[in-house]
Amino acid sequence: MTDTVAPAPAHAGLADPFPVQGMDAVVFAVGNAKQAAHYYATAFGMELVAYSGPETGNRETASYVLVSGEARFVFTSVVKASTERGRFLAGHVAEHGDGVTDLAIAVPDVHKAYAYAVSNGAVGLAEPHELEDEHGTVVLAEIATYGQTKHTLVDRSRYDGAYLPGYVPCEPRVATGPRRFLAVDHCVGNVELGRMDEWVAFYHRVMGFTNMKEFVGDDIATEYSALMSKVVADGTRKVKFPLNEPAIAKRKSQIDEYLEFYGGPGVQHIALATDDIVASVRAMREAGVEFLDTPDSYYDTLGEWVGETRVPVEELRELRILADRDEDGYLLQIFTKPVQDRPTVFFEMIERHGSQGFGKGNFKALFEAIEREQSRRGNL
Ligand code: TYF
Ligand code: FE
Repeated sequence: MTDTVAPAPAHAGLADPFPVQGMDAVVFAVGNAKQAAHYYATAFGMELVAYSGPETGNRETASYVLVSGEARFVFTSVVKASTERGRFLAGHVAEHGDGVTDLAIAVPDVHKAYAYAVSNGAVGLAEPHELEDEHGTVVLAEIATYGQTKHTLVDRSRYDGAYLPGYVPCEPRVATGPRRFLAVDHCVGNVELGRMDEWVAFYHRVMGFTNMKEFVGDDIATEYSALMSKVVADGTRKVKFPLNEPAIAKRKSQIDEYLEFYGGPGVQHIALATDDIVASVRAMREAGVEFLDTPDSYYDTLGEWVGETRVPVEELRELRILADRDEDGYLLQIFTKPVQDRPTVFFEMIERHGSQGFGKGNFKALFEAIEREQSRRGNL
């Protein structure tokens, strides 16, 4: 782990050329959105708020919108594969399995953001357009990013409906229990070997994002992690996108495993911010969510270097929660196993106390835990 000097952005000293307000939504294409919605309600404590499907006049797809605090997830699946949307989604699920199609970003001015991105080389997938119903107007545009993933740019400041025109509000169908997270903390992408710096440059150029200092370089990659990682974020650090690529090592990288089973680059994990990771993890474990295990030896020495944390080490040990400290404070984090049959997308729960890092003190323990799972799957 080395500190890096963030390259001066092209707009240094000028106003942010691509202001963002935060994540608008994480959109998943899945094989069965009805059942996915049930899992995220019961296991992740999310609240179902909107729906679009045959009953609302949508003959092609079914979409369920769930929220937890500021975080919004949308799960979409095919209803009729012989329609245009249906064909695209069916192909996406066949190729990638359940996965993220869209990291939608809230921006104050979609026209300006889209024009800036496209004039800096982004591939436009949908020009700025308005959707309207009795609740107001939403402005949307879409640009492509790694693999088949896209960024929809969203301005819903003149809209007070449940999600988007075409969706109806709905009553939660199952009890969700206590809230388990408050917001999306960061969204991580896996890209091909040797392409990480191109994607870092893409976010610099197209969105004016800059590097955060934490990264995994060659030093760690060859030692144990078999991956390289850099983090880009908007000026306010509300939207944070780490990017991983496999490193050449003796064994198959966890990133290679992802790329092989996802069928190319895509979203690897979504980190969810909580203010009570102990309650979150207890409730999620009780509902059947599987987390990575951490050896007891990790907890035997944890107290010596991490110092005082809100949660006693013995409780961290019981729940297999990791802790890390840097000059700004500390964080508590834990990672789920992949949440579908393919060894692809997983989640992180994170409770921050000052630290704005990503848990670099845990990379060794974490990557070893991931590799144990990889080995159990016969992919190491
Ligand atoms: O987002 C991060 O950077 C941390 C650490 O395959 C991490 O959560 C990095 C790579 C990876 C799993 C976790
Ligand atoms: Fe993370």
